[in-house]
Amino acid sequence: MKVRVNPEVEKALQEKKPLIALESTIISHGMPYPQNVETAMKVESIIRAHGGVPATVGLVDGVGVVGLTPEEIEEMGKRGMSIPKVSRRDLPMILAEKSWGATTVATTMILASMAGVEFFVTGGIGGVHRGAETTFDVSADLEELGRTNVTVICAGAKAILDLPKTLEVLETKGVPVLGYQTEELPAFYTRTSGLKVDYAIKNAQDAANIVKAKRDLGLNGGILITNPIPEEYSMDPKEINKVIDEAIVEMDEKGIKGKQCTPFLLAKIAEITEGRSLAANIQLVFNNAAVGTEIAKEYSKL
Ligand code: PSU
Ligand code: MN
Repeated sequence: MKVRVNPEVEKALQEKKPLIALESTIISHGMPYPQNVETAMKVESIIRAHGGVPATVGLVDGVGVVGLTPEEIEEMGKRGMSIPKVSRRDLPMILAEKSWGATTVATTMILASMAGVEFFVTGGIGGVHRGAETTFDVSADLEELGRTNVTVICAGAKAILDLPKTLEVLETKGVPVLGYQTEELPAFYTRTSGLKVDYAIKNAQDAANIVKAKRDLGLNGGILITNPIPEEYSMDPKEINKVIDEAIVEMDEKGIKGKQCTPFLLAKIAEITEGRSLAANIQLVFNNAAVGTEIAKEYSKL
């Protein structure tokens, strides 16, 4: 195998147990230390409590790893932004240099599919950035969803992105966008966006049936399952949108571009909201881990 798989993951693959991939950029670039490591470890324990096997994905000394050890997760979190954020285009250089790397949604999908892991839980995906009509800044996550056979469970995409354009690109790439018990695309910190998903699913079984149908047809590409943040942790849309606008103005003033955008905005939003956005972010990932594992469990019965 081209990737390193830990013994627990190997056993789960053989026994066809529900496996859930997790990304490492959310640890190194998405949250501050030590909350990032605490969250990563808690997410793994939630997956186990629901009867699944977690596999946090990352690059260690130039090797793609599906199932980082707790020590490796700690290292990802501690080194934080000094670890390179690795998307599809960065992979060859990281492998050649034999360095560490944090995997984005795109790269986590690539390594998970190499290991044979179908499901991947995260917070939010990358998408079409606001102003993309001039900057062309469209996350490689969308391209990957169009071609790699992994189902991604997330809380939608943040309003730091242009959500209508993000849905358009997903449609072009042939990615089904499902809403877990909702008709509306959730916007990460909030349950609503004013936009519709392609299909509302009632339960985990519905989701598993759709994944199975796509795989049985041999239709390549991902499936996006969007799961709204629980009501009690959701933020006021007016407030959060104002904060996001403020953070984007500062990003533009500072001339921050490309792969630095998302980490900068996440940190800025957490700063302005005095940690409330971070608390919401952590809770929605926990919720996605529970729902994602239930879906993987249903799928493993099919
Ligand atoms: N959204 C979040 N937290 C994150 C990211 C997105 O709420 O940590 C990360 C993910 O790893 C995602 C990446 O794949 O940012 C997208 O970055 P870019 O737009 O540069 O492709
Ligand atoms: Mn980009």
